[in-house]
Amino acid sequence: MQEYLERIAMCVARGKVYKSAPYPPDMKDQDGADEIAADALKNGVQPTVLLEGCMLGMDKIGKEFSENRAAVTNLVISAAAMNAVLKHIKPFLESGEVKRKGKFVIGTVSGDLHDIGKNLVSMIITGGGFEVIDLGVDVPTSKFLGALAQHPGCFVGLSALLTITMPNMEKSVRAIKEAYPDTKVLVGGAPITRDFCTRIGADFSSPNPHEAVEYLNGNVA
Ligand code: B1M
Repeated sequence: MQEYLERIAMCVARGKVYKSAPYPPDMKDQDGADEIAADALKNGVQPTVLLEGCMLGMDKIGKEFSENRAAVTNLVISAAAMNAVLKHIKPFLESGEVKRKGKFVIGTVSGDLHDIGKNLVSMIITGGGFEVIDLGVDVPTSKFLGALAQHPGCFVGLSALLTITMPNMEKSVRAIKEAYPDTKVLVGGAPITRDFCTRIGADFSSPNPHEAVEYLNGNVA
């Protein structure tokens, strides 16, 4: 059991997706996250163990990224390895057999079509054990409010990459806080600062997704 957990964590942290993947070179011809997850489930390992392995792996690469010891490309490839595991445990997640820590609704704000960072954040938060409801890009306030009505008690994340869409982020955050004052709202994206976050009434902002997971973990009901 422990062995599978450690192997999954290592594949996710190093970005070893499947056996024939050439990256990372020192793990050439070794099983990747895909094969190890399949083998683990065949041998009766609980899906939660695999999910825990993903979390440990994403935690490691997330920390390295926040300390500038890993690049965005490392995050992307780690997320690919994590997705290879999630593909195997998806049926268990959907059946409710595996408990998630909470729900996280995310979207890029109205007028903004950038989604690379948002998708990365979504993957890392999924790897952190949360169910992510991704509303996509160019999300109007009404869609955020609709998602909140559908998923009571969820966390909400808004992403913006353009200075001209920052006012739309503010409008959405204020509307969310007015309708659902207890909702924890996270904001992010290259132009978003802690100061802006506070000014618009959001709860948390961070330039890297790893800190967002830490914030969510610290605020689970
Ligand atoms: Co655009 N673009 N773009 N663009 N684009 C920028 C953002 C820009 C800085 C480029 C520049 O001029 N140097 C500039 C914005 C300037 C400004 O407003 N100050 C810009 C512009 C002007 C535009 C257009 C207006 C260009 C035009 O048409 N004239 C246009 C706008 C379209 C629109 O949105 N309405 C436009 C279009 C595009 C493309 C479609 C071509 C493409 C987007 C493709 C896509 O996303 N599917 C694109 C791209 C790729 C970029 C750059 C090159 C890269 C953005 C990116 O994906 N970065 C960007 C310049 C740059 O950053 N070098 C640029 C990688 C990504 C991993 O980082 O999104 O910051 P990022 O996410 C990070 C963190 O910010 C954080 O976590 C991630 C990982 O660290 N994070 C969160 C993000 N969201 C978070 C949420 C959280 C927490 C953390 O909690 C909820």
